[in-house]
Amino acid sequence: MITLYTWSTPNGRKISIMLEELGWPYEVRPVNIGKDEQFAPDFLKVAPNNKIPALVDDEAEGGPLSIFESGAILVYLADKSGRFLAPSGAARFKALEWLFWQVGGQGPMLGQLGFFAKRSQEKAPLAIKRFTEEADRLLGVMERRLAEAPYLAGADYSIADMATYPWTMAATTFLSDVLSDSLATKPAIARWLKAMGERPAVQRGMAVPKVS
Ligand SMILES: N[C@@H](CCC(=O)N[C@@H](CS)C(=O)NCC(=O)O)C(=O)O
Repeated sequence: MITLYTWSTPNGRKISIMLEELGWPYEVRPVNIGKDEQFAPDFLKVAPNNKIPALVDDEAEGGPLSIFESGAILVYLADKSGRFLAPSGAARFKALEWLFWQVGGQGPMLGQLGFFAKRSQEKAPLAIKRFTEEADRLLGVMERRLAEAPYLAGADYSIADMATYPWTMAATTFLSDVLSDSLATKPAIARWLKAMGERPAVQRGMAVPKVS
C-alpha cells in the first residue's frame, strides 16, 4: 500500500496526479498545513523537512520506504512503474532537467510571490517586484520551451509536466492579479495548460485531498 501525505496545495498535487496517472491504489493522509499539522511528531518521522508531500511505500524493494521532496517522490514512482521518465539516456535527463527547474525555480519563486503579494498582511514592494519579475522570467523560459516542444521534456508527457502543472495553475488563479499580463502573452503555455487540464488523471489528481 502507498500512503500519500498531502494537502490542497500545488506540491502535494504533483504526486496525486502521478498516482492517478498510474492508476495505483493509494491512501490519502491529509496534513492541514493551515493548522500546523506538518509539525506533528508522527509526520516528522516521514517528512523531516516538515512539508508536504511525503509518501510511504510499504511494498518498496527491500522493505517499507518513506520519501519526502516532490521531485524525489516523482522519480521514485516513475522508476518503480517504468512510466513517465525514460530509464536512461538523453530523454531521462531532459525530463530531470525540467523537473529540477520546477522544484528549484518555478515552485519556490511562485511560492514566495504568493507569500509577499497575497498572503502577507504587510506589503513589501521590493519583495513583490523581485518575485513578480522572477516569476515572469520563469514563465518566459517555460513559454520558449513549450513553443518548441509539446511537453517540457520534449515529445513525451513526463513527470516534469506533472510537477509544473499545479504551480502554473496557481499562476492563473491565486496569482492571476499579479501574473495575468505575463500569461496573456504566452500562447504555448495556454496550449499546454489546456492539454494537461483535459487529462482525466490530472483532473482527479488536482482534486486530492478532498477537503470539506
Ligand atoms: N521542496 C518541497 C516543497 C514542499 C512545500 O513547500 N510544501 C508546502 C505546501 S505546497 C508546505 O508543506 N508548507 C508548509 C510549511 O511551509 O510549513 C517539495 O517540492 O516537496
